[in-house]
Amino acid sequence: MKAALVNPPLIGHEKDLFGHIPSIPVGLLYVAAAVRAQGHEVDVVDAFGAAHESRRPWLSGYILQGMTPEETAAAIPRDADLVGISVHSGLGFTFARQLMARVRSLGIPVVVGGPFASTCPEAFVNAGADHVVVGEGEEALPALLDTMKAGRRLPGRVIRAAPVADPDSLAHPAYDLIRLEPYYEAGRAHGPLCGPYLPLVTSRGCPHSCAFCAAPFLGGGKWRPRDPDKVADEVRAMQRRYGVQDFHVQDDNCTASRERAASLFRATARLSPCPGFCLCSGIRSDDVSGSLLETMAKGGVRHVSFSPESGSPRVRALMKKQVDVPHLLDMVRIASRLGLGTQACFILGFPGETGEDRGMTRGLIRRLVARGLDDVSLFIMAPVPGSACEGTLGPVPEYEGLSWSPSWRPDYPRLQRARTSMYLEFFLRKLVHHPARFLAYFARALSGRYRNKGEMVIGSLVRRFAEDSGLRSRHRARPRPRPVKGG
Ligand code: B12
Ligand code: SF4
Repeated sequence: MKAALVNPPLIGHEKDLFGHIPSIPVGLLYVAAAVRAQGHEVDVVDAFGAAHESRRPWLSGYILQGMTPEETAAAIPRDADLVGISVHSGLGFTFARQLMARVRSLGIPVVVGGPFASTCPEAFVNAGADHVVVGEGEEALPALLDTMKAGRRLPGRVIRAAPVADPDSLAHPAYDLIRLEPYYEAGRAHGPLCGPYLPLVTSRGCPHSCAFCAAPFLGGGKWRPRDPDKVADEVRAMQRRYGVQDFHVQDDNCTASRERAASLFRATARLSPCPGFCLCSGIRSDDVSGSLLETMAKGGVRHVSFSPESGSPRVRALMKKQVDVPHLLDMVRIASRLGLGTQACFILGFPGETGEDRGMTRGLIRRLVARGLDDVSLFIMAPVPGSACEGTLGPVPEYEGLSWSPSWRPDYPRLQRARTSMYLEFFLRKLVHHPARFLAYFARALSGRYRNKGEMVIGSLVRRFAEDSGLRSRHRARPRPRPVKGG
């Protein structure tokens, strides 16, 4: 059987500075590798990579970067027996609906999967999907293809996949099925962009249950760590095959166990050359210690993102997020002293948050900057399906509105003003406390060798302005991966 798997284009709110981040579709490529390992044929249609230089208005107030549904449908091999579409967030809903209609008119059945589709499968069934896989697709999709091949009775429309028991048993993501260059040329990524990189997933799931997050639902509430030596083997294989030395760790919770994190980064410290790791999906400061941070730095970690989410203990309790603030301040100070890039993420507008609570968040950011924090990210709460917050802010006008810039919220203008003033104060305080670092931050933003998302946003804005005003060509070459000899 032949499956064509679609990675959608990048869709973001036109006003969202952090939303337009292309990402190598590691989840879809895990599924592609599993389909191939089961003996089926697989093609990946990368609707971002195939047209990443094309940015067009999408719906009202969004931008689509890559191929439209019509162009994507035209790129699907006509001999495919099944088309699979990955939907990461609500931003991809209308794209998927329109693509499904076109694919079905070709007589090819469609299966949808991915984090967003998993949290509201009925919406995709109603939109025309033949099947929706809820959860991890590495076992479910090959099984569906086997069933089709054998002509057996197909499962129901919603296929609930049990979490993969042993993530080490999976084939490595099939990066060979897409062109990686568009992701490097885009100049934006989930983590610091110092050259060619690959995503890395060292564990699945998360044992916590923060109210705004769908990860506990998606991972089945169970944390499944990989064997540190197997992760190191994967990194070595990727270094050799793709010549990549930077890895963006995309786990929900990479440091859920201090012991496992220590063995993981002791294993990577033995690799030569020692790769760089960026823990860009956020870790809990309570999960790390000074000595673990040292081990991590020796094992190649260059950047850590902490997620205190709010400066107000009352709001953190509502969020079900425990944070020992003195410990967080200490971890930022130590990470900074070890030369690690640091970021802290906060959520504004959690249901029940008051102006006074936001003042406490502002206060915590000040204290973090004084300890050497490099970067801050401020998101506005969206009640995503699959999280405990789903439905708490009343009806959402469209699934696309479920990003961290939910402009449909009646209090959005107020929250947006608070967000802008917090960013400005962050920069001002950085200038006062760390003038040399402040200048380096802007120098890196302009040079395109970003060490954090703030630099990336500033750099992208300057680049876009230069391109729009004709001061810079849109097609300038960026660093490309070079295979290392002997791989
Ligand atoms: C890393 C990450 C990002 C990165 C990289 C995204 C990427 N494309 O890889 C960045 C920073 C860019 C990002 C952005 C956003 N993200 Co995000 N992200 C994550 C995170 C932490 C991990 C995703 C990951 O790599 N997992 C590891 C891989 C192996 O798993 P996977 O991708 O889920 O794939 C598996 C299954 O989904 C399935 N599968 C996937 N595709 C397919 C296709 C088929 C056909 C099948 C059968 C199965 C299948 O099988 C895969 C292998 O097991 C998740 C949390 C989570 N647990 O999902 C949030 C998460 C998915 N993100 C979320 C959100 C809201 C966003 C944003 C909207 C936030 C924003 N900025 O406004 C944007 C949207 C970007 C966009 N334009 O779509 C939410 C979605 C919740 C929801 N119900 O909608 C999550 C769940 C976090 C949360 N808060 O709850 N994100
Ligand atoms: S926010 Fe982080 S710690 Fe909390 S449930 Fe989600 S992945 Fe786990």
